[in-house]
Amino acid sequence: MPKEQNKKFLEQINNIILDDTNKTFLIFAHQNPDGDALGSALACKLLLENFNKKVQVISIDKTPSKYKFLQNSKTIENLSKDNKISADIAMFMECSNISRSGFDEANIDVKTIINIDHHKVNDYYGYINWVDATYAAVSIMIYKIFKYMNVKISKAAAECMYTGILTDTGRFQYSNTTLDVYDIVKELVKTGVDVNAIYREIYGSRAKSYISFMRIFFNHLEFLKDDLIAISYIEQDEIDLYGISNEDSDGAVDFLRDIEGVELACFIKPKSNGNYKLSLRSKKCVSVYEAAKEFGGGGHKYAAGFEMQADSAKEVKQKILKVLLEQKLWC
Ligand SMILES: [Mn+2]
Repeated sequence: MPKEQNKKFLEQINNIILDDTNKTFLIFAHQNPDGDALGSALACKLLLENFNKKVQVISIDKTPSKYKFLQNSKTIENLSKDNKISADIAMFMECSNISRSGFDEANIDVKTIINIDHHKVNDYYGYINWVDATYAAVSIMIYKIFKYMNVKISKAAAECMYTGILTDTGRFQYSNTTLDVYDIVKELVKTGVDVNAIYREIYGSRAKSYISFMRIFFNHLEFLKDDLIAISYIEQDEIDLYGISNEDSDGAVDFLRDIEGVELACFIKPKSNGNYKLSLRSKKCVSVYEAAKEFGGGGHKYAAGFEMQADSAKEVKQKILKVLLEQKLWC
């Protein structure tokens, strides 16, 4: 996206924040929030508080324990779907549509919606729709607002944005890790961010239930098409038996992608709504986005996902394999 267009969005967001009649803000993360959704929401809260706004960060799901080190994570309000929420402004962090936040549009009473996302597929449901897939993380977009509005970045805000960038770039390893990312991270770390402590919080504190998950994950792991495809899954009864959390299976599909020679990775797990969630990853040649789109999902070229109805994860696996085995896996 051309830089001038980003300037237009920054100008509009700036004006809304500086408008004294906008006193109360809601910030929504998406369901099953990750480091970027939480980091961007909490950094945005700190930004708005500089302008004496009353800010509520709202999440339908509990904060995963690995992100509880973020100083203001305790202020996140876990509300249920039926809660009626009102404020002057609502901001949505990487939600492709309002229901991605887990909340019902009918229950949210605001004057204006600001939609900030870095995923390709987005319903443009806001008054401002700053959607730009060239950004590695929504946390970078929040950083841009800090810079545009000339707000000093505190260590607490820097930790939030650093967390979003760290996790969404796969610890600075994905192809979205541009020079610009390093420039921003340098500025954030300069505020005193303890990168080793954050690393230990996010990646260095595995739960026992995670180990139970990995046992099952390896048990179900299968390689196909000359080992170019790796696929695994978990069933609901296994989750119940070992007390496996959503958090435990986060990153499972990335683990499959990272196996030598694997070009296409797929992981399947049950969701609380009774559907199955399929996560797809690829390395160089395949666009998993195209496959996910066919099933009504979304994402990026190398990372995408969608939901499917079935009686078991095993059944989903058989269905998706028919599609995956048709893919051209080399280039
Ligand atoms: Mn993100």
